[in-house]
Amino acid sequence: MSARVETWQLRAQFTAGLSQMYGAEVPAYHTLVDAGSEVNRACVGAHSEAQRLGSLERVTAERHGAIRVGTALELTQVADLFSAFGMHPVGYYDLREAASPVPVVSTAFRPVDPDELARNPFRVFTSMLTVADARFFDADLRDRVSRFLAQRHLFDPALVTRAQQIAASGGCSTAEAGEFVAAAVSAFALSRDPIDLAWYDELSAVSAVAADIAGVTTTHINHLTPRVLDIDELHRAMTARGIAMIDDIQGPPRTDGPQVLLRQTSFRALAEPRRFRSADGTACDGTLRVRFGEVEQRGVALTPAGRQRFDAAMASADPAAVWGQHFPATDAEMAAAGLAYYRGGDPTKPVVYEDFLPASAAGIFRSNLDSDTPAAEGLDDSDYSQQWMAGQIGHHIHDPHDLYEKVACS
Ligand code: OOG
Ligand code: NI
Repeated sequence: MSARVETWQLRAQFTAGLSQMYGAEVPAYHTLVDAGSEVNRACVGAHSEAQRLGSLERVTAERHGAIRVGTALELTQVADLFSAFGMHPVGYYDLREAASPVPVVSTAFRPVDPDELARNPFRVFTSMLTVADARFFDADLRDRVSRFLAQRHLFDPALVTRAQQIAASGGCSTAEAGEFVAAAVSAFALSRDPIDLAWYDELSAVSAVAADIAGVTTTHINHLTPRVLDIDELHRAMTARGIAMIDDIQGPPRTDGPQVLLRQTSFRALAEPRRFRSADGTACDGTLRVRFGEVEQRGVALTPAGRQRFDAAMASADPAAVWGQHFPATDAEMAAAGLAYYRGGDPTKPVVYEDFLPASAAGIFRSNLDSDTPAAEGLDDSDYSQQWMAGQIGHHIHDPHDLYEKVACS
């Protein structure tokens, strides 16, 4: 009998495979990973407590990806595929409700057990186009988008079936692992198939994200994000290397006290070569700028009470200036006030935030688009919700707070 590869090892191989592919596709990714590793080493060297939110080893290997699909069926296939890697849907994000709305609803696939997160914490923010939302798609366009999406196949059915079997048995043989992981990785490669220019342009007028999702016959990894221990330092390091970052760091401000939740920033990817087909059938070379580079810093997970304070602070025109009115300056006070999760209530053991922030996600989507069109006024009679999504994909969608509560009590 050949040796077995466990779920977490498959997940580590999947992360490494995607990283290799994405690095070949987007060279600036290597610059980002190198700069991030340098920042992390320097941070650990300079601060004795730097690793309290994650070991240098975990943080340096840590990535999140982002993908976008068109239909509930495609999302179901993603859920089945990722289950082989021990990645389960956690949380529900409705980005149509963001200050700058994006026509998608999303979840994040990730390990849910602390042990699994420690072995390999790979997560993928996964968004699905809200074709039924009349504020973005009129009836005629909705029908044509739905027909287009119904005709494409993002995933080989055999790959999805195999993933279900591997998920059920908790791993596979070494002999099989390489082929399975390679097939899963290549499902997210940027396609060289010609893009129908008129169709892509029509969707771009609705939303650049709609065009990226439904203007093409394949999906692709949109970005692959390394984690750093000091994102302000990383922002400076990237700028020094000549890469123009977006101005802002999304999420909470830098604070002297405990860093909370998630901070992110990004840079626009270069235009990438793509093939186009015009209405008269001729093919030509062109470029698209839809992918980007992103980096994150993670802090302590907030309880619902802490999250309320966070929302209040972030509603201010200058969150940094009012931060101290909402949050105490030490982990001990955060723990005593029940604002953040700590293992066994011990303030030296913060529970790291493993999820995403809807406002930051919408900001990240937006900040990297050439242009986008606001949603039309009017009624949304679509019924997207967490329950709807869970029912469609046939997988329980975990509540992040339940998961943090469990870790804090363990
Ligand atoms: C997803 C944007 C959200 C994040 O880190 O908040 C995201 C996308 O661009 O598809 O990845
Ligand atoms: Ni991201």
